Amino acid sequence: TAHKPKVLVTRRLPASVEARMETLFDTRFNLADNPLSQDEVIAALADTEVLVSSITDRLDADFFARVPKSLRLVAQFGNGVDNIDIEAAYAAGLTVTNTPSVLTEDTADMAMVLMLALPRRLVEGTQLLIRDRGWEGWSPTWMLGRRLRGKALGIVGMGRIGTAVAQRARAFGLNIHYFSRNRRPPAIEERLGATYWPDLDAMVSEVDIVSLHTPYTRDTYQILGAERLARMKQDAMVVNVSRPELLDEEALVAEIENGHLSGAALDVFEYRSGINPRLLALAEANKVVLTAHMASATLEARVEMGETVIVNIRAFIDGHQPPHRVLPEAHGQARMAR
Ligand code: 8YV
Repeated sequence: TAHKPKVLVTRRLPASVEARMETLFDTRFNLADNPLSQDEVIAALADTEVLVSSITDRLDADFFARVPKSLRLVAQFGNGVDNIDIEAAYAAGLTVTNTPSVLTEDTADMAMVLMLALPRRLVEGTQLLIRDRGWEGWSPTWMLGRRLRGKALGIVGMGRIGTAVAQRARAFGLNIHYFSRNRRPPAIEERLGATYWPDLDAMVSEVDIVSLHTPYTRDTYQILGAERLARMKQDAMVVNVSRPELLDEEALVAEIENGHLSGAALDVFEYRSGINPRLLALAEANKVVLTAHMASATLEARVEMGETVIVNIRAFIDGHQPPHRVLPEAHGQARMAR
């Protein structure tokens, strides 16, 4: 295309993606790579047509009421769009796209890493060697963990990522259970060996591990709330590679502290006003494993996410339907809790 659209990118992207964007578009990057305030984004937009946003940008109704008329597309670098008020974006005449699929497998891998890390004492094993700078040696009762095989895994949200987790977990010998907005066809349930639960309360009280794989929308806020956490089996554990808002973190901490749950492995947790010190204390006591929102953080996924952003922008500018349009009806308006 002859027309080079003006594009603003709020965070730094892998070098190959930035280079390609610069050849295709009239691109500006936030070179400092710090999270921008709404005012800073609005000021930087000027006569920009495309905003490449990330999870650290809060694009709510107030934002869309203030954007310049030139803005036509918000191309989110990411799968989750809970930072964007989708309804307000479309009401302002904009289109929103995201980058699904390319991060599915890496995110599912991380769910397995976390699921194994706690019962097999991965972090603890490394830490004690670092601390002692030596090792007395093996004994038959040394560092006993718990077996994952044979346990029941309850997947909340059997979409792309949930399905990829089910495939992996089945290979690890877990029994797969799931709760989802949409029940999967019998052939897929059979292939995954997955049992569908129409009632989430019932499922959480029967499984050994609850793993969250649903987007954060107005319907899923604290879907694993205090009551459901209280219903979980003695010594069960929680895995979250989705969004912190899907669970009641205070209640989760309390249930681990009081010895009801064995622990939690979390890639996402509240950190905006500081990480909960009780959660960090549980991590220190090896009842919690924390990673820093890294589930999709492979170079390969980030490059493919960038390529997907580019594909969405080019289709849109050429007057075609972008392949990864996010529609308000399909998604359910994101709850703007931040
Ligand atoms: C990213 C994610 O870290 O895609 C998502 O929903 O949480 C991660 O892949 C982040 O969103 C990038 O904006």
